[in-house]
Amino acid sequence: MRTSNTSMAPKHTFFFSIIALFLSGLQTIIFGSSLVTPTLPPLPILPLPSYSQLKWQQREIIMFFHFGVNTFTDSEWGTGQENPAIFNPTGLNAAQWVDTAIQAGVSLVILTVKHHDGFCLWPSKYTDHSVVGSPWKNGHGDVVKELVDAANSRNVDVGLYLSPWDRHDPRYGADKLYNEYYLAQLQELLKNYGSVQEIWFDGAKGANAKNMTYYFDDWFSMVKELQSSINIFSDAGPGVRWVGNEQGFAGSTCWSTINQTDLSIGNASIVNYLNTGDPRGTNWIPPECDVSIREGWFWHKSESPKNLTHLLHIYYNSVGRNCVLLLNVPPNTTGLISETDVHRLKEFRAALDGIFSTNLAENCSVLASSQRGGKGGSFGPENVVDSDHLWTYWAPRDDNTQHHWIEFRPTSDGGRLRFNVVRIQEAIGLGQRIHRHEIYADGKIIANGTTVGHKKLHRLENGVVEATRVTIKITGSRATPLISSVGLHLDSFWNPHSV
Ligand code: FUL
Repeated sequence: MRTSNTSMAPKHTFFFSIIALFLSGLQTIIFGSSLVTPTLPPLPILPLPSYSQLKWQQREIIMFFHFGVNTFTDSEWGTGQENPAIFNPTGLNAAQWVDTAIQAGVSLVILTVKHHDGFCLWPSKYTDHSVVGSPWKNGHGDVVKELVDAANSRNVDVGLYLSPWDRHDPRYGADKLYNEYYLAQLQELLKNYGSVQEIWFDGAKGANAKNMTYYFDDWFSMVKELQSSINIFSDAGPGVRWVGNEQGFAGSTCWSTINQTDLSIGNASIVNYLNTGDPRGTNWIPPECDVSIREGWFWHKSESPKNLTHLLHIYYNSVGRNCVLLLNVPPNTTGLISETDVHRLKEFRAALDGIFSTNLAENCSVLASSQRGGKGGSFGPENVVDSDHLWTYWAPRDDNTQHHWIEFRPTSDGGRLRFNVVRIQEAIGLGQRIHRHEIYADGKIIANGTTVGHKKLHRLENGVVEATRVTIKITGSRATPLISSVGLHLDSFWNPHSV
């Protein structure tokens, strides 16, 4: 029973007044005599990313390794009839794969532990269609373990691709039996190989494949139970969604938000929706752009890696459009990443470092249309040129109904800015907001766009611009825009006239 003790009230009031007086005194000591309290951060706009999604987004580029019996049969989709004896990568060195990833600036690698042919790269106790039946290490090898060990010792994270479509296993087509088999393998993989940061559920299935209902809800629940920080990839998320094509291109409008109820796995009619996302979406499921460095996903002697120009084009259209780029680099029949691919990746990394390591905006004074809490607080425009690209940001005042703008002027007398790339980043930890923006050089418009998200890169259509004043205007936003970083860069590989 609740009782009220009114007779105690005056005593309590006196006690609380003393505490309040003490606290305000303390505040005066800490923040000066004018009783200034720090400006509070703005409210988020839902939906928000999870901690694991934020971590994934900041990786920007991750790497895929397609490897299996197809590597030895020169094919893309195995039939399921392959003899495990053909799998014999005599020089396999997973450390070389991981070192290649590190040199490319990658911190997460994903291996196809079972592709559509059903051949397992680890000694699964639920099938004999695996490395156990191969001459590699006399049937005692385990590619998953080799990769995990190499990655762990180098501080690189691991992801796994386990194909739902299985052309080998006779249980495929029998709903209950195959789902049991698939779940058994998921448990083997997620219990025995340490921490797994991403799992890939591929929606692909051949036109004449048997009917099969996958128990996705059971699979996803089991995955989350076994690996708390994992991101689940599929056409429909729930952690990461497919971008809708295999060219590595996101939509020029690209929201991390989408309505999960409108998504389903293996549904060709939603590719455009996946490509752009949805500003009214109630789920945060950002897109991942999967593309291969070569034409095929698996290694083929006749193929060679895409040239640097092509890789940069992919980067601008994926990472530069609010996505993570999942770049496939297939190990060859020896069990190594080919030297040509290693070399191309080094060029790619060097090019990205060359373009983005210098930010001309850092040597500018930064002005803005308004600032949350007024000058001197923690939400000033100077935050867009510091090294934190997530949690320090420029926030205009909420009550400012005009267009918001931020402007850069070189600090050196007579200084001119020479650039052909503009980078804008939103503080996505508080939601994705911007849906329209424009960029001006000395008052003349040089680019415009829609969404920004984690990172928007404008490679200027007319090439290099010289200016003494660069202004970014936010002309449409779901809520007060919050900008965490801006860059003005010179890309010496960009020649708009050669495209
Ligand atoms: C597709 C598969 O059919 C390809 O073989 C490849 O694995 C690609 C990443 O996904 O759906």
